[in-house]
Order: sequence, then C-alpha cells, then structure tokens
Amino acid sequence: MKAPFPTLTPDEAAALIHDKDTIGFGGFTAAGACKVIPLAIAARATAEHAAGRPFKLGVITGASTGKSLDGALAAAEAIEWRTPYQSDPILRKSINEGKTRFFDLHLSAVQPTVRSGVFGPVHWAIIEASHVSPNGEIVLSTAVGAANTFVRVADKILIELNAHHPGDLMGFHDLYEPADPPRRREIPLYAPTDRIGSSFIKVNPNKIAGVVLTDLPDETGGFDAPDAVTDRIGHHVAQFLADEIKSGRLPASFLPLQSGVGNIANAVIGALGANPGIPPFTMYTEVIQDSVVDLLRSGKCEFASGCSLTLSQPQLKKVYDELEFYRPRMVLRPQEISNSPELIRRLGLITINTAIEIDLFGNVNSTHVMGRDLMNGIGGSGDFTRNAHISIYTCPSMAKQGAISTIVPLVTHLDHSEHSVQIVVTEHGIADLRGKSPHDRARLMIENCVHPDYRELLHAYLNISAKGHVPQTLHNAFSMHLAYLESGDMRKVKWF
Ligand code: 0RQ
Repeated sequence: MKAPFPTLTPDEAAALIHDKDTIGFGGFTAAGACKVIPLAIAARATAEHAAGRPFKLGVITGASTGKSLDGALAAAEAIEWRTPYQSDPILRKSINEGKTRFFDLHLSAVQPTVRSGVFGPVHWAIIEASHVSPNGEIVLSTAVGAANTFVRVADKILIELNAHHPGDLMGFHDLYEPADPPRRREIPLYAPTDRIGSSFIKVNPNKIAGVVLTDLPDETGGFDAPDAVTDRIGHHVAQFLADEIKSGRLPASFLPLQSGVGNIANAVIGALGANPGIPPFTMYTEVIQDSVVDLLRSGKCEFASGCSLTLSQPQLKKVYDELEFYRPRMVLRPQEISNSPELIRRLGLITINTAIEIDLFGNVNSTHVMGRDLMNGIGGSGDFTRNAHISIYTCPSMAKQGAISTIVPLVTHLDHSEHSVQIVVTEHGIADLRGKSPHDRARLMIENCVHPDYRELLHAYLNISAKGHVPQTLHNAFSMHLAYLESGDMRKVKWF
C-alpha cells in the first residue's frame, strides 16, 4: 500500500507551521523527543523575526525535552507559552525573565487538560516514531509522554521517523486513553506488569502531513558517578525500606517503586539493588533511568513500567542489543497512566523524589529557588507524593558549597505539603515524620537530617518559635533566605 503522506525535509516540515500555532510534541525528557523539526522551526522563527514578522508558538510536551527542541526554540525566542515541565537552561532563563509564559502542571494532568480544551486547539502533533505504516500505524520510540493524545486531538501530524531505533519496538509500548468524566471507569491495571492497551497508535493516515527521516541518538545526558553524598542518601533509603520490611510495616514481597530523575534517584535505585534486605522488586515509575537496566539484567528488578527510557547511550545500547530479553520485562505507558493518581494509590507505590528545600515540618519545595526562580517544574513529583503508600524525599543537606541549608524554617514555595510528605532523607540520616506532631518533626529533622553547620542555628529558631501547634515565627521564617540573598551565606542569619 502506498502511503498517502509525503517524505519531507525538516525545512519543508517547518514551513507548514504558522505564527501562534499550538504544538504538542511527543517524547518525555530528551527520550523520544523530536530532534530535527524543532531545529528547523527555530531557524524559521529566527528568519521571520529578522524580516520583522511575529512568529511565536504555544508548546505543550510530555515533560522536559532535548536541546534541539526547548533549547533551540527558546534561543530563537519562538515560545510564547509553555507547559508542563522543562529543564533547559535557555528556556529556564526566558521563563524567569518573563519572556515565556510557563504553566507548571502535574504530568498526569497534561492529557486530560489538553482534552478539556483549556489550552485551546492543538494545531500540530509533532512526534518521533520508530515505525510508521502506510495505513497510519505508528510505533513510538523511547518514550510515550502524551503523544497518543496529541496525535488524536491535533489537526495535523508530523513525524520524525528515526532509524537510530530498531524497527521492531512493537510490544515496548502500552497505549491506553481513559474516557473523560462523566463516562470514566476504573483504569483496568492491577499490577505493574499488566498491559491494557495497544502497542501502536492508529491514526487516519490523511492526518499525517509528512514524515521526516532521521538517524539520531536521543539527547539524553549521562549520570555522574555516585559520590559520598548520593551514596549515603541511597544507603539510608535502602536501609529504611529494608527495616520497614523487617518490622512488618511493609509486606515481605515489597511494593512497587517510583523514583524521580537525576543523580540522586539513580544512586538510590542502585543502592536498593545492592541491599540484601530488599527483595527483587518491580518499578512503576515515570522515567526509567540507567541503574534500572542492570538491575533488570541481574534479576533484582523484575519488571519496569515507565513513560520513557531516559538512558545514556551505552545503557540504551544494552537494551537494543538484547531486545528479546527486555521486551517482556519493561513497558512504556502514556503519562496519564504511568502517573495516574488512581493507579499509584491502588498499587501502593513507594515513591522517592528529590527536593530543592524542605522545611522543618515536612513541606517540600521542588520547583522554585528562593521562592522566585523556576528550576524545572513539579513534573510527576506531585502525582506520586500525594498518592504514595510511602512518600520519601531526598536531598543533600546543603547546596552551593554549604552557603545554603536545604532544610529551612519555612519553604519559600510549596509543592508538596506536610500532609503528603512522610520520610525525609539527607546524607546525615532519616526523619520519619509519620505520626509526629510539628514540634516532634522539627526536632527530628534537625537531629537527623540537617547539616551540623546548621543544627545550632535551627535549634535556636525553634527555641524562639516555641509557641503554637506549628512552632513558627513569621518575622524570622525567611531570615535564612534573606541572609543568603544579602550576604551570600545562610549561616550569617541573625534571629530577632
Ligand atoms: O544548581 O545546577 O547551578 O549546580 O539546584 O540541584 O542537587 O543537582 O539536584 O539535579 O537532582 O535536581 C529538585 C531540581 C533537584 C529536581 C530538583 C541547586 C543546585 C543545583 C540542581 P546548579 P541538584 P537534581 C519525576 C520527578 C521536580 C520534578 C520531579 C526536580 C540545582 O529533582 O526538578 O521531582 N524535581 N520529578 O545547587 C538554591 C536550594 C537548592 C539549590 C539545590 N535549596 N537553593 N539552589 N539547588 N537546592 C521526574 C519528572 O518529573 C520528569
């Protein structure tokens, strides 16, 4: 059968996009993100701006993307508004300078919000695929993200067909889109291994405006080797969970794990793998990172369900070299399924995420430095934390060579409240906040998690804030942050 859609160059594809169009990009993190069409759109934006014409887009993605997408479009000043998550330095700057309007959204909510029409019409779905058939069957590549919804609701579709991925990724994806209220039923997934949908997306081939051929690796970065701090954090998390099993508070068969993104998360999963007190486990997570691949190979991780394979190239090669080993052991789902509050509760996940700062009472800031500047976004952390069986937050006890304590009297921006955050872990130890009053939590945080440089300071804060259910003194609550902004070091704080 002859395909009704043409093969295009990146420039021909970019020429189809108009000023003020809204684009839904496939992929999730840099995995499965488009690499050549956004670069060509960025070049077109630059040319349009040079000719004195406006050219700015609405950009919706699964999560963060690669430098050829967010980085290039932001550098070309082509993004008018953006949701739901990013981690690109150029885009971050544009957002913090007020040049790009950013809407920080729980990742499980992206697809329902798109379907609701809140973002207006989606003019284009631009996605990467590993296979496209002439009759419109699309096999995605290293991520799903929100691609299945974007292609369904968009007016038109552009596809980067990337030969870097094996042509036979059939079975690695499980695509399921729930009905919206009031017709929604339960999502019929009862174990991380369940497959409930289709392995490919089927679209009307006439909706495909063109296919651009590529042969490029994902723009995923590698990970730093674990250091003393991430090692200790990983060890504490693993020991805490092993002790929970021993005490009978967690079932001996254990519960599925979710783990966030980044070096700490990667080190934590490595430490869980190495701890003999942790039985072989399954992951029901968002981002499948490097450490999971080796744990799948060794059998310590029995199955990994995620939304993306955010792997360094050597780790991805291991998967592609042994497709038949990994195919039955992993699955990639849309983000409204990988991050579904309903499923997170049902499966009883143990969730492990990283904070920018945490206050003495367990409130967590994941997103804004000094309450003002966006780092990345809430991502999936809210989906998982609020609905977890056990929610764990990790962070180093200090940032910026000790000038900042990550444990503070009051967070400057709230993403996850004390009602959802249960366990806090730094390289110094663990604070189990469950069942504790705010006074007890604060003392535990200081003794177990705060860096020694800041313990006396925070004890002094508690002593002057002794009254009330939550020992807080409003005129001192941000004094450590102010000391940093004024002197460059939180240790110079003066309480009054
Ligand atoms: O700054 O980049 O200038 O060196 O923040 O900090 O320690 O490298 O930590 O890369 O693990 O990111 C919370 C941002 C942590 C991430 C966050 C500075 C620090 C450094 C980064 P530099 P690290 P990580 C599922 C889960 C939200 C989304 C989420 C995140 C930079 O984990 O985005 O959880 N989470 N998703 O120096 C000032 C502080 C600081 C600070 C750190 N208190 N004050 N600066 N930094 N603490 C995955 C997805 O949703 C896709």
